[in-house]
Amino acid sequence: MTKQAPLASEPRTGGEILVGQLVAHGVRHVFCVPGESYLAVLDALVDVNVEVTVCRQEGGAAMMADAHGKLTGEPGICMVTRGPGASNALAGIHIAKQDSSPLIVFVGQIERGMREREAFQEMDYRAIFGQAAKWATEIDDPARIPEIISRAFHVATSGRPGPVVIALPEDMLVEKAIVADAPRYSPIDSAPTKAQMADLANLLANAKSPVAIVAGTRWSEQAVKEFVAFAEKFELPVAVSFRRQMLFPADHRLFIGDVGIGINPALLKRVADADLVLLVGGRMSEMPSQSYTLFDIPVPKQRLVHVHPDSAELGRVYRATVAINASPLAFTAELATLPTPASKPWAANNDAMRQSYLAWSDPAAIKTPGTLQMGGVMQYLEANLPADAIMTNGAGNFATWLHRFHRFTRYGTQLAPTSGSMGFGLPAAVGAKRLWPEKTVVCFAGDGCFMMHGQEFATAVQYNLPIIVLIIDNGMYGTIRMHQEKNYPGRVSATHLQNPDFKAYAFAFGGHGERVEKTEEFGPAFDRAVASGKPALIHCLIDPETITPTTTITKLREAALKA
Ligand SMILES: Cc1ncc(C[n+]2csc(CCOP(=O)(O)OP(=O)(O)O)c2C)c(N)n1
Ligand SMILES: [Mg+2]
Repeated sequence: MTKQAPLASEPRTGGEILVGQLVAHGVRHVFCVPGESYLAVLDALVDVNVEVTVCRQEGGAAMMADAHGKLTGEPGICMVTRGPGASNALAGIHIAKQDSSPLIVFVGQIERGMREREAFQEMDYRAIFGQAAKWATEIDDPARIPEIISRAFHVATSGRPGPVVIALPEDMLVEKAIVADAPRYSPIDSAPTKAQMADLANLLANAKSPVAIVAGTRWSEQAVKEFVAFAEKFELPVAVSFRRQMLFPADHRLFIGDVGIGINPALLKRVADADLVLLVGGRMSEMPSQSYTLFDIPVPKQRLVHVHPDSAELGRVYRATVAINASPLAFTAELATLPTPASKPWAANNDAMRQSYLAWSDPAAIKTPGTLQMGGVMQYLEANLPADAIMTNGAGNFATWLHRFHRFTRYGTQLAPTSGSMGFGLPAAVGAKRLWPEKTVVCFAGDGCFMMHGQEFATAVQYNLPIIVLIIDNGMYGTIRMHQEKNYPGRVSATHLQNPDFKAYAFAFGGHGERVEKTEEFGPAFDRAVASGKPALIHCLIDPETITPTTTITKLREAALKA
């Protein structure tokens, strides 16, 4: 039963004030698992035009909200209950922190008067999330809700975006106050100076083999467009950082691949041999930097222009020749002001690197053991998916198929945790489909990865979200088995998995299921999954020997035993 949401000029409960702020800041979606600790907020949500998605586990809810933040640049909103709910949500909070995505997590809290007694499910949120989140706080006075929520939106989206955790004492949420709503937030930005842009132009004018690496968040479709135009003007080869493929179109002649796990050796050499690196938006952390070996620390031998929205990241690990404190949005907006270069001596070598990328990312060239060839699956998807299909994944060797062989060509088509968090793919797909029901959303999951948040398939069914999930089943935690075979050959420990029949699982939940054991079965199964109009699981059984696109368990073991 809905009633009119109360006006800001009337006495409102803490719950009503809070929901009033969400509306004021433009929130349209909330992802939650309910708890008796924040009933007043749940009640206030009844009267406003906000879509509430009730989830099956708080980690999944936080990941759905994180996906929302990644796709829109606006904070995803998650609500969870105290203690156990907050603990589960940490999985998603960690992703938002490492991935620099805007997220606000509201947590129910015990009554103010019971604090410090270790009351039922009591937690000190400032202490526990103080390091995990960008900011963790608690609201004691309903009259201060507009101030604190306004700050939360700014903290989550400004500088390097990240997660904010806000605890809400239960009795505070039912106390009344008269307080005005805050106006809608607007992220804080800083732009490059004229002198910095002149330095960049000068470095480019004197470079012999420059390369650009695009990374991080605070991009947009427009920012990518502006960066493409800049790359064209300078004939600058562009790579993307680990799991940031959507930041430059893979079908562009200047795109040369991703600097991540399992990097194309030719690309690694190209970046290592560059005399100028333009790093936009990223931190060049452990994965893209090849465990901090790609650039010397603290002073890289390449000249480095580092653009980052958080000044604390500039000079944190790498001393840049020119450090520019700006978001990719603000930086790309200035790129058109750079003068046309007199010469581009590197341009003649660009095609060789592009050809290397094309060969590296050609699934037709890959042959693996067994009757189901993932190369064939990728060929089918590349030929049949719409360009704006959103691709999601968690963590595991299976993700290589997506990241190496899928040609991401549009901004807003990738949800991939740089934090390497298993289980992210399914909730991310649910979050994306809830936001944009008209888009095709495909999740890549391993047999291990899927089961981490597999219960959210019920959420997809509940909200009628026809996502398509590929479960790439090798009967093991394959990534860890790969490391075992390399380091402790033949000594398999805690990596074998006995899996359910995922087709039956899909039908039991009210979705559509398929089982694929041969390459030629995949296309028709995928088409039936789409035609079903239901959330679908495609159980792809691959040969357990197929541990990566290019090697087998046996080969890894033999090589390790010889070493
Ligand atoms: C939440 C979480 N737990 C554990 C790990 C460590 N880990 C990384 S990959 C992996 C195995 C993934 O297995 P699966 O999803 O089946 O993919 P596969 O490697 O077999 O393709 C594990 C356990 C992790 N990254 N995240
Ligand atoms: Mg597996």
